[in-house]
Amino acid sequence: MLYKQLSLLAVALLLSALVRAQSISVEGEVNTPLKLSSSDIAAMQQITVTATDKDGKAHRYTGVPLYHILQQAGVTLGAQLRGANMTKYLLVKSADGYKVIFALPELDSIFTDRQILLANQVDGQPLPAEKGPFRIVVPGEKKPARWIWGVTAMIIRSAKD
Ligand SMILES: Nc1nc2c(c(=O)[nH]1)N[C@H]1C(S)=C(S)[C@@H](COP(=O)(O)O)O[C@H]1N2
Ligand SMILES: [Mo]
Repeated sequence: MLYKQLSLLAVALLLSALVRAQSISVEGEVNTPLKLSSSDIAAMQQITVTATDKDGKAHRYTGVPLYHILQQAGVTLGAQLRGANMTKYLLVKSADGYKVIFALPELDSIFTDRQILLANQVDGQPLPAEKGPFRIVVPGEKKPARWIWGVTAMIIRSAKD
């Protein structure tokens, strides 16, 4: 029946729109929670770093420094990163359930020159579909276990002893 075919088509279109509209949430102990779409991220300042992948090959990765994203969310960085704020960390989650953490000083330009990226390009091309659309890249890290792909959320928490 035509009606049934049309409604199936409508459902298929809706599902494909939802898949494309995936965004990254920035939440937890932040001043301004964010929901970043791909176009929000594309509008931020991009940088390119050289980093060595699991096969030992150097590649050029392009994306946004995590520092800039956390600044936009009003995370306690810079002069505010002292005292009790020193126990805060960033938890990054993926669609496949994988999770990694970074201590805030690892992400703060006052503490380090290393720029950890939310990358969406490698060697000038979009990341391969199974490793994208956004992947954390940690230059200088000898084992890429924190290079989490399929990033869905970035959450600021405090370690409780
Ligand atoms: N989402 C997600 N990211 C992930 C992983 C994972 O299981 N899920 N594995 C990590 C580990 S342990 C390694 S060593 C690298 C491997 O990256 P590669 O497959 O591009 O070599 O990805 C990291 N990123
Ligand atoms: Mo790994």
